[in-house]
Amino acid sequence: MNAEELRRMFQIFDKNDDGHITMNELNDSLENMGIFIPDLLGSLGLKQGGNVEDCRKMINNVDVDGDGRIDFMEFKKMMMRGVGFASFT
Ligand SMILES: [Ca+2]
Ligand SMILES: [Ca+2]
Repeated sequence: MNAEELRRMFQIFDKNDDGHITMNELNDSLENMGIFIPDLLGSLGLKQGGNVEDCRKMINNVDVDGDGRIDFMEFKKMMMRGVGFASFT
């Protein structure tokens, strides 16, 4: 996955386009994605439909600056870990 693809993916998650993915945005996006690519959620350690607690854990895992949201750098890190993303492009 190249930088442009990452950016595009980030924009899918960042619904209000403010440069941060919040827990609610993550939760919504994962729900939508689970419909099309259920394997993706498994690769990130989530169940289909996810839940708020899962999203919180996911954010905590990559939230370097501890503001409870995911910025682009943190998102990149998360994607590097999510092996299933290869099949998404
Ligand atoms: Ca946002
Ligand atoms: Ca952060």
